[in-house]
Amino acid sequence: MKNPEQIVVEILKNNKIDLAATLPCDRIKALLPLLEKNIKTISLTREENGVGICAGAYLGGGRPVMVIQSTGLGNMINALLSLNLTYNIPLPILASWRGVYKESIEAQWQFGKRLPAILEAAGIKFTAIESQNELDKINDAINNSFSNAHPHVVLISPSVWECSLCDVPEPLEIIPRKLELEFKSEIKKPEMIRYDAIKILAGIVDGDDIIIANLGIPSKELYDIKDRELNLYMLGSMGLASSIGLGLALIQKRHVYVIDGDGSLLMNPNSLTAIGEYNPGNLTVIAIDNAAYGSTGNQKTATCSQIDLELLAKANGIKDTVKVHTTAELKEALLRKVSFIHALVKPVNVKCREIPLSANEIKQRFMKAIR
Ligand SMILES: Cc1ncc(C[n+]2csc(CCOP(=O)(O)OP(=O)(O)O)c2C)c(N)n1
Repeated sequence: MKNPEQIVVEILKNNKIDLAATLPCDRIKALLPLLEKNIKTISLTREENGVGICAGAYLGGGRPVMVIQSTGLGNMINALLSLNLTYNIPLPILASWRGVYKESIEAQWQFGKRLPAILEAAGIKFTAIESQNELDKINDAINNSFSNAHPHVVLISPSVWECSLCDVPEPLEIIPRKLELEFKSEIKKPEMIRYDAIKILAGIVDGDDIIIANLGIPSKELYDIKDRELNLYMLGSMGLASSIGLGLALIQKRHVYVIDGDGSLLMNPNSLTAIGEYNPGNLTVIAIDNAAYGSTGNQKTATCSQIDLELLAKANGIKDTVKVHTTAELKEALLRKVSFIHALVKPVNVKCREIPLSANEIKQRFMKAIR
């Protein structure tokens, strides 16, 4: 008889799943290495980040899945609603359901027992699996997710894995390594505004390039400067612009430019961790740093006094970085396709009209253009 882990991996392969974004749970410790052997896997540092990466992979033509602990759904809920449910983006999620079946960790109880009601209230489809012979429900959940373009959570009880004879891998060995980082940074008085920076980007992209624009004013400014089908305007899911860009870059050959913001990057620095780790050569993050949450009234962020975003990128393993203060420096860095461009700008918003496209229209034309 097959181990349940093998059955799950076969189901995913039969459903042509080509990317798995994972974060561990003790109950799936035998599933994860088997998955990694069979399907391209991204190890996450926070589940919400996986929602962005998987959305990007789907928009680029992939069929991603997430494999996580059920508690991670608590970290994902805003992204699932403001990204997946808003743009109609599928995402099958296999969640190891903690807190209910033979659960000894008290911290799992409160979320675990309420989880079905939370998903129900959030309008997120789910299926519960209580035993190994119900595993083929995963097929239906994946079909349901991709055919109806929405997330579908499969809550898998720990009882499913109880009789498994799958090997659990030995811990990895730590590889000794050295890091020598010489970093000098000078933040000068900014000369550009965000609009100038976006104008430079819009001027250098060629027809095949992708631009992901952060939510709020950056999206409106890009729409105002140069609307194109391969512009993806974000309307919510703050913090996930660079994650969506990474998912796209991993699945597509085109160059992907992300217009991100200091507030958004500090909300989800995990996006930089994943970029540093998976390091696709076709991704450029332009961190437009106005030292403020510009879109909500220019309240100051931690880059105002404390954090250097270029150093943060380097700390996350992104080697190819640069700081720019002028449009000429920005243009040069963009033409060199530098991975992380820290662009210092004044906190000024240009008044632009609302984008007259629905989320679904933005997605449909983007996906049509990418084919
Ligand atoms: C989870 C969440 N918290 C807060 C907001 C409100 N909000 C929308 S845009 C934004 C500011 C983004 O700032 P930044 O990334 O620095 O970009 P900027 O607008 O300055 O270009 C905030 C706080 C939100 N949409 N989602």
